[in-house]
Amino acid sequence: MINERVEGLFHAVGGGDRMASTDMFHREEVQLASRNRGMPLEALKYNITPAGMHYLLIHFDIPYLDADTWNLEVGGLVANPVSLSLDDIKSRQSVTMPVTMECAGNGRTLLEPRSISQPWGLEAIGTAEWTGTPLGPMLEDAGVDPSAVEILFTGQDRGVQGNEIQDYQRSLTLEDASRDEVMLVYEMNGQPLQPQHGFPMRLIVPGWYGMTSVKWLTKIEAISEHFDGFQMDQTYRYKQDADDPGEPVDLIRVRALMIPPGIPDFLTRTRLLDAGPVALEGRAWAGRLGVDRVEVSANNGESWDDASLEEPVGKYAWRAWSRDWDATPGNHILSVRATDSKGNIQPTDQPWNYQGMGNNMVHRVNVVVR
Ligand SMILES: Nc1nc2c(c(=O)[nH]1)N[C@H]1C(S)=C(S)[C@@H](COP(=O)(O)O)O[C@H]1N2
Ligand SMILES: [Mo]
Repeated sequence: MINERVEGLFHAVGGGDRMASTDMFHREEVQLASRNRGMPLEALKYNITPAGMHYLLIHFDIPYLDADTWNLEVGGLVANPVSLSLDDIKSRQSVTMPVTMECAGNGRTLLEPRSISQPWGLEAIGTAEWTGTPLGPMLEDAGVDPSAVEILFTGQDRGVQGNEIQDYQRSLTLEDASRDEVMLVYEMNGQPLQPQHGFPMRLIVPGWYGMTSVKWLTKIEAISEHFDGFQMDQTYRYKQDADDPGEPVDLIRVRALMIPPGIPDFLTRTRLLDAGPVALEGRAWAGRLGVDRVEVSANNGESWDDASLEEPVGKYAWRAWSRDWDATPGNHILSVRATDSKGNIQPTDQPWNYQGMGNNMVHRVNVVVR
C-alpha cells in the first residue's frame, strides 16, 4: 500500500513539545505502557524467557492473520519472484537459536529530559528460542539482482506515525540481510508465534535492536536504493535535536541488569533486605559482541568488584553473572555495569539523545537493609 502524508489530524497531549522532564507521565504514555509490557526483571532468572514474560513492542494494532491464507511475497529485483505459504517456509531447512532481543527505547524514562514515546524503564528485554529458516539461502533461491543494495521487509500492520500513514517497514543492506544468523521464524520457545509476537511469521535479526525484527511479515523485496521510510530515516536515529538527521540506531549496546534483590515495596519498588550475605545476580549481553566483564558496586559506583560469569546461553544471547555482597544496615545504591569484547563499557552518565534511544547507562538499584 501507498504511504501518505496527513497533516493536523491528531493532537497529542504532549503538544508540539515531545519532551517531558518530571515524574508526571502523560496519559498517552500510560496508554502505550499498558499495550507494550516489559519483562519483569525477576525473569532475568531464566536462561530462556517464558513467552508470556518476554517484552512486547507494537507500534500500531496487532493484525489478525489466518495462517492458511497468509503468504509471503519475495520480489523486487529478483530473478525468481515467489509467493510462499507457511508450509513452504516450514519445509525449508530449520534452525533453532536463542536470541536476546532488546527494544532500542529501553531505558528511555531514565533520561532527563525524556522523549514522549513508549515509556520504558529497563524491562524492554527478553531471550527466546526462535525456530525458523535462514533468510540467506532464500534470497539466493530468489536470485537477487546484482543491482540490489537493500532488502525491504514489510509487516501487515498499518498506522499513522509522524503524520505519515504507513505500513511497518524496515530495510537492511543486502550484506546485513545475508548474514548467517538472520532468520524468518514461525516458532518461539517451541510454540507457534503468539499473535503479539508476529504470528504467523517474523524476521529475527540477532544483535540488532528489536525494531529490525519485523513482525507479521508479508513482503520481502530487493530494492535498488536505500529505503528512506519513516521507521528508517525519521525515527530510530541518534539525534541531538528535532532538526538533526542523526545517525541510524542499529546494533545492541552492551548492558548488564540485576535481578532486584530482596523484596519490593509495592509502589516504589525499592528493595528491602536483611543484613548479611546476599547473592547478587543478573544477566549481561552485547548484541553481536561478547560480554567480557561484569562489575558490581555497592557504593553507587565509587568502587567496583568483578562478578563471575557463566557461559552465554548462545552466540547472540545473554550470559548470567553473580557476585556475593555482605549487606550492612542502611540505604544503598547497588550498580552493575558490563564491558563488551571491544572494550566498550556502560556509561555512568546518561548517553542522552532526542528520541531516547540506546540508553545503556549503568543499572542502579535502591535497597534498604535492616
Ligand atoms: N510489523 C512490526 N514489526 C515490529 C514492530 C512493529 O510495531 N510492527 N515493532 C518492532 C520493535 S520496535 C521491537 S522492539 C520488536 C519487539 O518484538 P516483540 O514484541 O516480539 O518483543 O518488534 C519489532 N517488529
Ligand atoms: Mo523497539
